[in-house]
Amino acid sequence: MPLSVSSATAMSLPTKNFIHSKARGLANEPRFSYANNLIARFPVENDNLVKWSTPYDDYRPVEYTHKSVLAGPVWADPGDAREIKDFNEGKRVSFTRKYSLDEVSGRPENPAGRTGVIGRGLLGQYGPNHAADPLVTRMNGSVLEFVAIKRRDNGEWAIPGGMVDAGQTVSQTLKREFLEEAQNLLDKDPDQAKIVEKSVSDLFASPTETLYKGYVDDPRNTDNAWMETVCTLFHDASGEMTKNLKLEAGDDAGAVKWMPIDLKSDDFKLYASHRDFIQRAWDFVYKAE
Ligand code: RP5
Repeated sequence: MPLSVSSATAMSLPTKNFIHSKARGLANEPRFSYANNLIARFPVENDNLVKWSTPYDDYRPVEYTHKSVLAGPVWADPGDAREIKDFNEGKRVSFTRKYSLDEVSGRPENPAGRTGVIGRGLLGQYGPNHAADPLVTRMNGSVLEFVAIKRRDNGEWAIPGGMVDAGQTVSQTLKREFLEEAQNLLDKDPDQAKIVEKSVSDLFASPTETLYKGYVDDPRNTDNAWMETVCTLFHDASGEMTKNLKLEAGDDAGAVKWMPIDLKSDDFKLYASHRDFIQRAWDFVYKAE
C-alpha cells in the first residue's frame, strides 16, 4: 500500500530524548556555519536552551533565506508566510505534531526547537519539507551493507533520499530516487539496463519495513523550515534482487556504493539522521534472524 505524507500520525523525533544538533551546526562546528559558510548561525550551544518552552531572552537568530529560494522557483513558497493558508494540512502536515505559527510573521515554529537561523535557509517551504529515504540493505557474506551516496552539496555519505514531489506518493519517490541516483548503468548499456530495471522493480515491490517517519536533524533546518522523512527498509536477505545492481564504487561527489555497516566505529558518520536510520535497520535485520 503506498504511504502518503498525509498519513502522519504520532509524534516522531529520531530518539526519545532527542535534541537536534546538526540543525544547530554542532556537528561541523567551525563556529556554527550554515550552508557551507554562507552565514554563521546564532550559537545555540547549550542543549538546555533548544526547546521553545525554555525562555531564552538573549536569543537573536540570524535571518537567512538563500537567493535560489528567494528567486521564487516552483518548489519554493512565497516569501511572506502569511500568504500561506494551509499550514498543518495536506502536504504541510508534520509527522511530529501540529506546529505553531508565529503570531506576527505567520512562520511555522520548528517542533524540535531553536536552530539559530530564521527564514527558510536552503529549504523551499516553510514548515515541513518532506523527503523519502529508501534504505537498501543486503548481506555480503556476514557483513550487512547498505547503498550509500556521496552527497554533492557537502561530500557527506548518505542514504540516497530525495524530496517528495507534490502529489507523489512516497513509494514512487523511493523508486524514482533509486533509479535516478543509483542506476548510472541505464544510459550506458541498454540490455543491462533492462535487467537492472527489473531488479529495481522486484526490490521495490516488497518494502521490508517502514523504519521511521518524522523529523530529520538536517543541517539545512531553520526555526521556520525543516526536513521530515519516511525511511523505508528494502532488505535483500538472499542477495537475489540486488545481485544485478552493480554500483560504481568511488569516493567522488555523486558516487554510489555498497557500504559496510560498522556502527561500532566513530568514523561511521552519515548525513543528517541517517546513522540513526541505519541503527534501526540493523536492529530490525538482526531481530528478525
Ligand atoms: C534529508 O535530506 C533526508 O533524510 C533526505 O535524505 C534528504 C533529502 O534532501 P535532498 O537530498 O533532496 O537535498 O534530510
